[in-house]
Amino acid sequence: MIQPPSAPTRNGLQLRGNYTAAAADYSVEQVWENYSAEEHDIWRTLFTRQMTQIRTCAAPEVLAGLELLGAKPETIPRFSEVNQLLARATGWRIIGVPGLIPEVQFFAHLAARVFPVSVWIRERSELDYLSEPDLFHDFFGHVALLTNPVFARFMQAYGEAGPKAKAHGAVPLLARLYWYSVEFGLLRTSEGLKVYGAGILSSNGETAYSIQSPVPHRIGFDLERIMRTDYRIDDFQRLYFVIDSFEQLFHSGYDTDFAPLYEKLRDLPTIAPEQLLASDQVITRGTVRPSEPV
Ligand code: HBI
Ligand code: FE
Repeated sequence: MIQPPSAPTRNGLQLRGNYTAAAADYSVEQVWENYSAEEHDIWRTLFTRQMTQIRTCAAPEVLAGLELLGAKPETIPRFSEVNQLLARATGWRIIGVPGLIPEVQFFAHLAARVFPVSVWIRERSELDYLSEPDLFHDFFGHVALLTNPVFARFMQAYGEAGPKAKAHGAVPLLARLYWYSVEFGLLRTSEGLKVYGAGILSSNGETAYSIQSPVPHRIGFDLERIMRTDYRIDDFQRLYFVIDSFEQLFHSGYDTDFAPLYEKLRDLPTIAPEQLLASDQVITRGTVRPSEPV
């Protein structure tokens, strides 16, 4: 039995996927014929609901990606079909995984332009919240943007940065970059703020909240600030980082040698997500306040 990965799990929850059939790189086959009518219907419910929201809230590159990959409400995507279209767009492909996988394998897949997608889909009772990334989160949230060459190149650079982060004991710092961009990033456009983070795109409640609510802070993308800032995994974010382009995101992750940054940040205190700094490029100051020191 392959041990469930050391990847982050929520409160020590046992990961739900079946890791016994996984290969050494944690890949598993997507047996599309095994999905039940109920599972296709859960996909349809999630897809239809989120498409309505993201038509106005998502970055245009996300919508273009879903279109290019032929994503549709009727059935769960076949990874083999998606891969033919994705490979043509950016040379990326997706593989099935049982769920969260260890950082080392995760980084290695991204560096090889492979994105791991959970092969299971959530229960109907989890439409609004679940603790692990399921097929809907991974596909609808992450895969669409891999059709954008600049964002795809950033994702590959992120994976390539993994081993050095591990060598510096700085994986948590690098994980913050992923969290505040790939999972919960916002893009400033001429039509206002738009969503590109997968954690928002796949979340019914957080999509509008992230760009319209007065509660959270929204500040300009700042790599060092991101790497110092903690985040919440169990509620809507209190803080969003905003990029002006995917090129900006790419250059933050590609032109920068992170080693000196890790050394510099190692001994600096972590910043709470509710906390604003005088040096922040504030786009919207939220109503959220630092939680009372415990
Ligand atoms: N595994 N399948 C999967 N998907 C993720 O998004 C993922 C992971 N393992 C680790 C991980 N993300 C994060 O720790 C990254 O920041 C590395
Ligand atoms: Fe994710």
